[in-house]
Amino acid sequence: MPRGALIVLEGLDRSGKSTQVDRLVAHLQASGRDARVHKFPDRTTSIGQMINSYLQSKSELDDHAIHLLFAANRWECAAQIEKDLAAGTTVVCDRYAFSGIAFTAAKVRRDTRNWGLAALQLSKANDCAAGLRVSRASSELAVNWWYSLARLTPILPPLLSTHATTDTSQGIDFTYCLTPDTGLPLPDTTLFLTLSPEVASKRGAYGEERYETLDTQTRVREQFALVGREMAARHPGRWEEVSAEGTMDAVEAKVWTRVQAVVKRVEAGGEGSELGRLWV
Ligand code: 2DT
Ligand code: MG
Repeated sequence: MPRGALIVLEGLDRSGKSTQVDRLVAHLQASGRDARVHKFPDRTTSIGQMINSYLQSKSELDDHAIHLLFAANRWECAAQIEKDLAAGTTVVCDRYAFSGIAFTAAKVRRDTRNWGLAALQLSKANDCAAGLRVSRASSELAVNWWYSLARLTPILPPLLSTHATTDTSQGIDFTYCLTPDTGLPLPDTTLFLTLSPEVASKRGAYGEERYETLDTQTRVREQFALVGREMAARHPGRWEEVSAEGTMDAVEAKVWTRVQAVVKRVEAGGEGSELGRLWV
């Protein structure tokens, strides 16, 4: 019996992924195939509950820690996915390791260098103020000016931090982001549903969860482009962009056409049809 195919749908929030996953499974079943959905994150496991609480801002976690939990959440499902594939079931994943990379790599950190510089300048100002108070060598005007600046000191850091958040340096290295998923079952194809973040945001208000802002989605979109490039280099032919701008029916037709071709290729067996390993 041929193995089942591993199909992944990826995309930004509001790209219509979950709808398309449901419609794809309906097509697969109507064509006489067994199909099963895995939604990531899988919030039903104990790791998934930690992720859920983080996404709902009920808990805070270090960026590395949550990244590894998302990967662990895939690893705890990997054996079941492989079992299903071996039994001939087509497995459709709603997000996979690629969301893991894109969402973490899109995180920004506050620019600590600016903070350091600001702190240095402020401490110098304080020193001067103290020095002037003691020596009374300068004019009253200069003394007053330094005193005013020194008294502003406590409110300056929050003001500076507003500027610091616009820094676009990456919080976590891209290679670090993809490493924990190395060795997971390699999808036979990943369809990346493309939709501009602006159009996505007009499809209805974003929910309450972390990451559901236009700013974050725009940065995630940029990282997904890098993921696509990485896939082209490491696993050519397994990453396809599908425009999600049209109607649900139009997108559904495009997705089904592509998936059918892949499923048939896997079912035919032959060279290159065995299950691969991600990034290996
Ligand atoms: P949903 O909106 O699809 O429930 O996703 N995410 C997801 C990550 O940051 N890393 C991951 O590995 C995965 C699978 C994307 C919830 C959010 O979790 C993000 C959106
Ligand atoms: Mg969401």
